[in-house]
Amino acid sequence: MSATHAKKLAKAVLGGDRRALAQAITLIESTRAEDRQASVKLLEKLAPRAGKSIRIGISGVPGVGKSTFIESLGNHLIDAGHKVAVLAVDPSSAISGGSILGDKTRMEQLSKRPEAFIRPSPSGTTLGGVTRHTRETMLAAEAAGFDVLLVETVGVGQSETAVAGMTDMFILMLLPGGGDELQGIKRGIVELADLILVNKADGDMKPAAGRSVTDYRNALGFLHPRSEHWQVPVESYSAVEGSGIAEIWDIVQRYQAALSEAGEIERNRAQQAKAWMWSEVRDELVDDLKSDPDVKAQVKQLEKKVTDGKLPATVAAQQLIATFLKRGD
Ligand SMILES: Nc1nc2c(ncn2[C@@H]2O[C@H](COP(=O)(O)OP(=O)(O)O)[C@@H](O)[C@H]2O)c(=O)[nH]1
Ligand SMILES: [Mg+2]
Repeated sequence: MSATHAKKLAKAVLGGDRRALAQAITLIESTRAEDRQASVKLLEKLAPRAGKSIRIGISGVPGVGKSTFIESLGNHLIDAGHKVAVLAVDPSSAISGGSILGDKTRMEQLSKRPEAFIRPSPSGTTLGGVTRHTRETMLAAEAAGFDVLLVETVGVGQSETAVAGMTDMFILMLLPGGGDELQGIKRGIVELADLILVNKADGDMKPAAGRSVTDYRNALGFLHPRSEHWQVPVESYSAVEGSGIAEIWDIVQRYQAALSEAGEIERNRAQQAKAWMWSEVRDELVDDLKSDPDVKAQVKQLEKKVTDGKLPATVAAQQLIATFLKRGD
């Protein structure tokens, strides 16, 4: 895509055109070098109009009810006049072929509403690739006027940390019963949470959900709080029944108010932006290095030496960097 085209596209996105937003995201996700340049141009145009949303990460093991929850929260918010974008960070979609497609059946109503925008993870990318694109996609969605961003991520470990690093609030969904180990939820992930929902508090599982709430409330007392201005609530919930969604949104708003007042949302975003800049520098440099012809000529051989244990990784890395830096000499 050319720079002129990118400019036109930016204008359409700023006008709130959803098809233009979808196109913009396709451009953002493109790995072609010329598209990358156009996408930088596009982001430059969009950035001044971004940032005016609340960014919420939603995590939990597959099947806990994230998509069901997003369906009811999204509809509730749209009824209240918001515009809601749902993005997925799912590195496993590279294998499964995009889980949010299946999720769309759980977000049936939401996906049909013009005030909603649902975007799956690009498949065939690593976690790094997904998160890189997700940050940019968030920016584009904000510029298009979406004021609530919901980022769904699977509970597999690293992706929560990545999502917590690009959102204002992190909601962790858990199943009733089972201890942390059973759910594959590490203590570090519980520590990231700003709100814990024990989902599926209905039918037979209701009593177990109540016990889990007590357990987690107790456990939280021993964890390091993420913010001194916020005590992490633990609530039971039933995404299927969907009642009480207004109360959940209330908690989100109280969180936003408490942290905004303390200047913490802004501080967090500033930190996140700085970290993003450096991760962008790393990614770009590595991409550049990998496409260097002299580096390319050496890579296979060096990789083999490293995998065979004949050369320490550090030494090989230094050689590649030295080759890269000598280009044009
Ligand atoms: N009983 C019950 N089932 C639920 C609830 N929320 C989701 N489910 C079911 O759990 C399954 C997985 O839900 P889904 O939203 O796709 O989970 P995700 O993988 O976390 O996105 C679906 O069959 C849902 O209908 C709930 O609150 N109660
Ligand atoms: Mg889902």
